[in-house]
Amino acid sequence: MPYMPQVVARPDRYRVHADQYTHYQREGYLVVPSLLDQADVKKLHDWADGLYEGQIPVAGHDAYDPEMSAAEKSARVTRIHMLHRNQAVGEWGLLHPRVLDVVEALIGPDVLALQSMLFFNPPGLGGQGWHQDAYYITTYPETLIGAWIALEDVDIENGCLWVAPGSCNEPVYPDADPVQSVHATGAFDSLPPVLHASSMDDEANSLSKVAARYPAIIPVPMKAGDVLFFESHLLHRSYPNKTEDRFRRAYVCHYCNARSWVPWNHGEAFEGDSANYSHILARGQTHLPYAAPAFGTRVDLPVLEPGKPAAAKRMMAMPDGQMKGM
Ligand SMILES: O=C(O)CCC(=O)C(=O)O
Repeated sequence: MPYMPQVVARPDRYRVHADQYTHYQREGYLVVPSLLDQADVKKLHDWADGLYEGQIPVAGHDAYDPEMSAAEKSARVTRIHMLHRNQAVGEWGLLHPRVLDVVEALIGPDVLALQSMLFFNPPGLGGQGWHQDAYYITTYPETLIGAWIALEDVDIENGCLWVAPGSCNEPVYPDADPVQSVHATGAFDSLPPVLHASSMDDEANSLSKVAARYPAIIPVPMKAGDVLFFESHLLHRSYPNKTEDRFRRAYVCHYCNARSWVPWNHGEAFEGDSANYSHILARGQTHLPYAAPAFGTRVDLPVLEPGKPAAAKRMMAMPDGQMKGM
Protein backbone atom coordinates (compact mmCIF):
# COMPACT_ATOMS: atom_id res chain seq x y z
CA MET A 1 0.00 0.00 0.00
CA PRO A 2 1.50 3.41 -0.85
CA TYR A 3 2.11 5.78 2.03
CA MET A 4 -1.12 7.75 2.28
CA PRO A 5 -1.66 9.30 5.71
CA GLN A 6 -5.36 9.85 6.27
CA VAL A 7 -6.82 11.57 9.27
CA VAL A 8 -9.85 9.89 10.78
CA ALA A 9 -12.88 11.61 9.26
CA ARG A 10 -14.20 14.46 11.41
CA PRO A 11 -17.21 16.58 10.51
CA ASP A 12 -15.42 19.73 11.69
CA ARG A 13 -12.27 19.13 9.69
CA TYR A 14 -10.83 22.37 8.30
CA ARG A 15 -9.80 22.09 4.68
CA VAL A 16 -7.21 24.51 3.34
CA HIS A 17 -7.89 26.10 -0.05
CA ALA A 18 -5.11 26.07 -2.64
CA ASP A 19 -5.16 29.91 -2.61
CA GLN A 20 -4.48 29.88 1.15
CA TYR A 21 -1.58 27.51 0.61
CA THR A 22 -0.14 29.75 -2.09
CA HIS A 23 -0.58 32.84 0.06
CA TYR A 24 1.25 31.15 2.92
CA GLN A 25 4.13 30.06 0.69
CA ARG A 26 4.45 33.42 -1.04
CA GLU A 27 3.89 35.82 1.87
CA GLY A 28 4.97 33.61 4.76
CA TYR A 29 1.79 33.85 6.79
CA LEU A 30 -1.88 32.93 6.71
CA VAL A 31 -4.72 34.02 8.96
CA VAL A 32 -7.55 31.52 9.29
CA PRO A 33 -10.58 33.30 10.78
CA SER A 34 -12.66 31.53 13.46
CA LEU A 35 -10.58 28.35 13.32
CA LEU A 36 -11.40 27.77 17.00
CA ASP A 37 -14.99 28.12 18.10
CA GLN A 38 -15.82 30.31 21.07
CA ALA A 39 -16.20 27.33 23.45
CA ASP A 40 -12.62 26.26 22.70
CA VAL A 41 -11.34 29.82 23.02
CA LYS A 42 -13.08 30.06 26.40
CA LYS A 43 -11.45 26.84 27.57
CA LEU A 44 -7.98 28.25 26.80
CA HIS A 45 -8.88 31.71 28.09
CA ASP A 46 -10.21 30.36 31.42
CA TRP A 47 -7.12 28.22 31.77
CA ALA A 48 -4.90 31.26 31.13
CA ASP A 49 -6.84 33.21 33.78
CA GLY A 50 -6.47 30.36 36.26
CA LEU A 51 -2.71 30.39 35.76
CA TYR A 52 -2.50 34.16 35.98
CA GLU A 53 -4.68 34.42 39.08
CA GLY A 54 -2.80 31.68 40.90
CA GLN A 55 -5.60 29.08 40.96
CA ILE A 56 -3.37 26.82 38.87
CA PRO A 57 0.26 26.66 40.07
CA VAL A 58 2.89 27.56 37.50
CA ALA A 59 6.16 25.63 37.82
CA GLY A 60 9.26 27.82 37.62
CA HIS A 61 7.46 31.11 38.35
CA ASP A 62 7.18 33.06 41.60
CA ALA A 63 4.40 31.74 43.82
CA TYR A 64 1.15 33.64 43.61
CA ASP A 65 0.33 35.85 46.58
CA PRO A 66 -3.23 37.23 46.86
CA GLU A 67 -1.78 40.38 48.46
CA MET A 68 0.15 41.20 45.28
CA SER A 69 -0.55 44.51 43.57
CA ALA A 70 -1.75 44.45 39.95
CA ALA A 71 1.77 45.49 38.89
CA GLU A 72 3.37 42.66 40.89
CA LYS A 73 0.89 40.18 39.46
CA SER A 74 1.66 41.14 35.90
CA ALA A 75 5.40 41.14 36.54
CA ARG A 76 5.04 37.55 37.84
CA VAL A 77 4.06 36.07 34.48
CA THR A 78 4.12 37.80 31.10
CA ARG A 79 4.53 34.55 29.20
CA ILE A 80 4.97 30.86 30.06
CA HIS A 81 6.72 28.29 27.90
CA MET A 82 6.14 24.57 27.27
CA LEU A 83 2.96 24.28 29.33
CA HIS A 84 1.85 21.31 27.23
CA ARG A 85 4.43 19.25 29.13
CA ASN A 86 2.79 19.73 32.51
CA GLN A 87 -0.79 20.87 31.91
CA ALA A 88 -3.51 18.84 30.19
CA VAL A 89 -5.18 21.94 28.72
CA GLY A 90 -1.85 23.05 27.30
CA GLU A 91 -1.46 19.71 25.54
CA TRP A 92 -5.07 19.89 24.28
CA GLY A 93 -4.45 23.35 22.80
CA LEU A 94 -1.17 22.31 21.16
CA LEU A 95 -2.91 19.31 19.58
CA HIS A 96 -6.13 21.09 18.65
CA PRO A 97 -7.40 19.12 15.63
CA ARG A 98 -8.38 22.16 13.56
CA VAL A 99 -5.00 23.81 14.11
CA LEU A 100 -3.39 20.54 13.06
CA ASP A 101 -5.66 20.38 9.99
CA VAL A 102 -4.02 23.56 8.70
CA VAL A 103 -0.49 22.65 9.78
CA GLU A 104 -0.87 19.29 8.06
CA ALA A 105 -1.79 21.03 4.80
CA LEU A 106 1.00 23.63 5.02
CA ILE A 107 3.99 21.54 6.14
CA GLY A 108 2.72 17.96 6.47
CA PRO A 109 1.51 15.37 6.05
CA ASP A 110 3.64 14.25 9.00
CA VAL A 111 3.56 16.72 11.89
CA LEU A 112 5.62 16.91 15.08
CA ALA A 113 4.36 19.23 17.85
CA LEU A 114 7.33 21.00 19.46
CA GLN A 115 6.55 24.02 21.53
CA SER A 116 3.81 25.95 23.33
CA MET A 117 3.91 29.49 24.72
CA LEU A 118 1.14 31.23 26.60
CA PHE A 119 1.32 35.02 26.35
CA PHE A 120 -0.61 37.19 28.81
CA ASN A 121 0.77 40.62 27.83
CA PRO A 122 -1.04 42.63 30.50
CA PRO A 123 -1.39 46.40 30.02
CA GLY A 124 2.03 48.01 29.58
CA LEU A 125 3.92 44.74 29.07
CA GLY A 126 5.00 42.32 26.36
CA GLY A 127 6.50 42.93 22.95
CA GLN A 128 9.30 41.21 21.05
CA GLY A 129 11.51 42.81 18.38
CA TRP A 130 12.19 41.50 14.88
CA HIS A 131 13.18 37.87 14.72
CA GLN A 132 12.90 34.65 12.72
CA ASP A 133 11.66 31.63 14.64
CA ALA A 134 14.01 29.23 12.86
CA TYR A 135 16.87 31.12 14.50
CA TYR A 136 15.71 29.70 17.83
CA ILE A 137 14.31 26.30 16.85
CA THR A 138 16.45 24.51 14.30
CA THR A 139 14.96 21.65 12.28
CA TYR A 140 16.79 19.78 9.52
CA PRO A 141 15.43 20.09 6.91
CA GLU A 142 13.93 23.38 8.02
CA THR A 143 10.13 22.90 8.21
CA LEU A 144 9.15 24.92 11.28
CA ILE A 145 5.79 26.70 11.47
CA GLY A 146 4.14 28.80 14.18
CA ALA A 147 0.41 28.93 15.01
CA TRP A 148 -0.60 32.07 16.90
CA ILE A 149 -4.02 31.50 18.48
CA ALA A 150 -5.79 34.71 19.52
CA LEU A 151 -7.55 34.19 22.86
CA GLU A 152 -9.14 37.62 22.65
CA ASP A 153 -9.41 40.34 20.04
CA VAL A 154 -5.98 41.78 19.25
CA ASP A 155 -5.11 45.03 17.50
CA ILE A 156 -2.33 47.58 17.30
CA GLU A 157 -3.25 49.03 20.69
CA ASN A 158 -2.98 45.84 22.73
CA GLY A 159 0.05 44.54 20.83
CA CYS A 160 -0.91 42.33 17.89
CA LEU A 161 1.78 40.71 15.78
CA TRP A 162 3.40 42.57 12.86
CA VAL A 163 4.81 40.72 9.86
CA ALA A 164 7.02 41.59 6.88
CA PRO A 165 5.14 39.79 4.06
CA GLY A 166 7.51 37.99 1.69
CA SER A 167 10.42 37.98 4.14
CA CYS A 168 9.88 34.22 4.42
CA ASN A 169 12.18 34.07 1.37
CA GLU A 170 15.11 35.42 3.39
CA PRO A 171 17.74 32.99 4.63
CA VAL A 172 17.81 32.52 8.39
CA TYR A 173 20.38 34.96 9.74
CA PRO A 174 22.62 32.84 11.95
CA ASP A 175 23.71 33.06 15.51
CA ALA A 176 27.25 34.29 16.06
CA ASP A 177 27.83 30.84 17.58
CA PRO A 178 28.10 28.54 14.51
CA VAL A 179 26.90 25.53 16.52
CA GLN A 180 23.30 26.56 15.90
CA SER A 181 22.67 27.47 12.30
CA VAL A 182 19.88 26.53 9.90
CA HIS A 183 22.04 26.58 6.80
CA ALA A 184 25.21 24.63 6.11
CA THR A 185 28.14 26.48 7.61
CA GLY A 186 30.17 27.86 4.72
CA ALA A 187 27.42 27.50 2.11
CA PHE A 188 26.84 31.25 1.94
CA ASP A 189 29.44 33.87 1.12
CA SER A 190 27.73 36.63 3.08
CA LEU A 191 25.33 35.75 5.83
CA PRO A 192 26.07 38.14 8.66
CA PRO A 193 25.25 36.90 12.15
CA VAL A 194 22.28 38.45 13.87
CA LEU A 195 22.97 41.05 16.48
CA HIS A 196 20.38 41.20 19.26
CA ALA A 197 17.57 39.25 17.60
CA SER A 198 14.23 39.95 19.31
CA SER A 199 15.50 43.16 20.88
CA MET A 200 12.88 45.91 20.69
CA ASP A 201 15.72 48.41 20.22
CA ASP A 202 15.74 48.67 16.43
CA GLU A 203 19.18 50.29 16.47
CA ALA A 204 20.64 47.25 18.23
CA ASN A 205 18.63 44.53 16.46
CA SER A 206 20.34 43.97 13.10
CA LEU A 207 17.21 42.30 11.68
CA SER A 208 15.42 45.65 11.67
CA LYS A 209 17.57 46.58 8.65
CA VAL A 210 16.51 43.40 6.86
CA ALA A 211 12.85 44.10 7.73
CA ALA A 212 13.21 47.62 6.31
CA ARG A 213 13.67 46.05 2.86
CA TYR A 214 10.00 45.04 3.07
CA PRO A 215 8.05 48.29 2.98
CA ALA A 216 4.70 46.52 3.19
CA ILE A 217 5.14 45.59 6.86
CA ILE A 218 1.65 45.10 8.31
CA PRO A 219 -0.04 44.61 11.66
CA VAL A 220 -2.19 41.49 11.96
CA PRO A 221 -5.33 42.39 13.95
CA MET A 222 -7.32 39.28 14.84
CA LYS A 223 -10.53 38.22 16.53
CA ALA A 224 -10.63 35.70 19.36
CA GLY A 225 -10.47 32.25 17.75
CA ASP A 226 -8.59 33.38 14.63
CA VAL A 227 -5.24 31.67 14.09
CA LEU A 228 -2.22 33.16 12.36
CA PHE A 229 0.13 30.61 10.81
CA PHE A 230 3.62 31.90 10.10
CA GLU A 231 6.60 30.46 8.34
CA SER A 232 9.78 30.28 10.36
CA HIS A 233 11.97 32.51 8.14
CA LEU A 234 9.32 35.24 8.26
CA LEU A 235 10.45 38.40 9.99
CA HIS A 236 7.88 39.32 12.59
CA ARG A 237 7.59 41.25 15.81
CA SER A 238 5.20 42.69 18.39
CA TYR A 239 5.05 45.85 20.52
CA PRO A 240 4.13 46.25 24.19
CA ASN A 241 0.46 46.38 25.07
CA LYS A 242 -0.28 50.11 25.09
CA THR A 243 -3.75 49.87 26.63
CA GLU A 244 -4.51 50.48 30.27
CA ASP A 245 -7.23 47.92 30.69
CA ARG A 246 -6.95 45.14 28.10
CA PHE A 247 -4.78 42.04 28.13
CA ARG A 248 -3.40 40.42 24.98
CA ARG A 249 -3.64 36.71 25.60
CA ALA A 250 -2.43 34.34 22.89
CA TYR A 251 -1.46 30.68 22.80
CA VAL A 252 1.43 30.23 20.38
CA CYS A 253 2.49 26.77 19.24
CA HIS A 254 5.25 25.50 16.98
CA TYR A 255 5.37 22.41 14.79
CA CYS A 256 7.64 20.93 12.16
CA ASN A 257 7.42 18.14 9.64
CA ALA A 258 7.92 14.93 11.62
CA ARG A 259 10.60 13.80 9.14
CA SER A 260 12.84 16.68 10.21
CA TRP A 261 15.71 16.15 12.63
CA VAL A 262 15.21 18.35 15.71
CA PRO A 263 18.27 19.03 17.86
CA TRP A 264 16.17 21.30 20.09
CA ASN A 265 14.43 20.73 23.39
CA HIS A 266 13.66 24.23 24.60
CA GLY A 267 17.13 24.56 26.08
CA GLU A 268 16.76 21.37 28.11
CA ALA A 269 19.23 18.50 27.86
CA PHE A 270 18.48 15.49 25.69
CA GLU A 271 20.23 12.24 24.90
CA GLY A 272 22.04 11.84 21.60
CA ASP A 273 22.05 14.48 18.90
CA SER A 274 18.34 14.93 18.36
CA ALA A 275 15.42 15.52 20.69
CA ASN A 276 12.76 14.15 18.35
CA TYR A 277 11.84 11.58 20.98
CA SER A 278 10.69 14.41 23.30
CA HIS A 279 8.22 15.87 20.81
CA ILE A 280 4.73 14.63 20.07
CA LEU A 281 3.77 13.05 16.76
CA ALA A 282 0.53 14.87 15.95
CA ARG A 283 -0.24 13.75 12.41
CA GLY A 284 0.98 11.13 9.96
CA GLN A 285 4.00 8.97 10.55
CA THR A 286 7.75 9.22 10.85
CA HIS A 287 10.81 7.03 10.66
CA LEU A 288 12.26 9.14 13.51
CA PRO A 289 11.60 8.77 17.25
CA TYR A 290 8.67 10.63 18.79
CA ALA A 291 6.65 10.97 21.99
CA ALA A 292 2.97 10.22 22.63
CA PRO A 293 0.76 12.84 24.32
CA ALA A 294 1.48 12.68 28.08
CA PHE A 295 -2.11 13.57 29.07
CA GLY A 296 -3.81 11.30 26.60
CA THR A 297 -5.01 13.96 24.16
CA ARG A 298 -6.29 12.10 21.13
CA VAL A 299 -4.18 12.34 17.99
CA ASP A 300 -5.33 10.62 14.84
CA LEU A 301 -2.38 8.76 13.40
CA PRO A 302 -2.85 6.62 10.31
CA VAL A 303 -2.71 2.87 10.66
CA LEU A 304 -0.78 1.25 7.84
CA GLU A 305 -1.06 -2.40 7.07
CA PRO A 306 2.05 -4.14 8.36
CA GLY A 307 4.27 -5.88 5.89
CA LYS A 308 3.14 -3.82 2.93
CA PRO A 309 5.93 -1.40 2.09
CA ALA A 310 5.16 2.05 0.75
CA ALA A 311 5.73 2.39 -2.98
CA ALA A 312 5.62 5.46 -5.16
CA LYS A 313 2.83 5.29 -7.71
CA ARG A 314 4.17 7.55 -10.42
CA MET A 315 7.42 7.72 -12.29
CA MET A 316 8.76 10.99 -13.58
CA ALA A 317 9.48 9.69 -17.05
CA MET A 318 9.37 6.34 -18.77
CA PRO A 319 12.49 4.86 -20.32
CA ASP A 320 11.11 5.65 -23.78
CA GLY A 321 11.00 9.34 -22.84
CA GLN A 322 7.21 9.50 -22.43
CA MET A 323 5.69 10.88 -19.21
CA LYS A 324 3.35 8.28 -17.86
CA GLY A 325 1.51 7.37 -14.69
CA MET A 326 1.91 3.85 -13.34
O1 LIG B 1 3.18 37.23 20.51
C1 LIG B 1 4.20 37.90 20.57
O2 LIG B 1 4.22 38.99 21.12
C2 LIG B 1 5.45 37.40 19.93
C3 LIG B 1 5.31 36.00 19.43
C4 LIG B 1 6.38 35.63 18.49
O3 LIG B 1 7.01 36.44 17.90
C5 LIG B 1 6.67 34.21 18.26
O4 LIG B 1 6.00 33.36 18.81
O5 LIG B 1 7.60 33.93 17.50
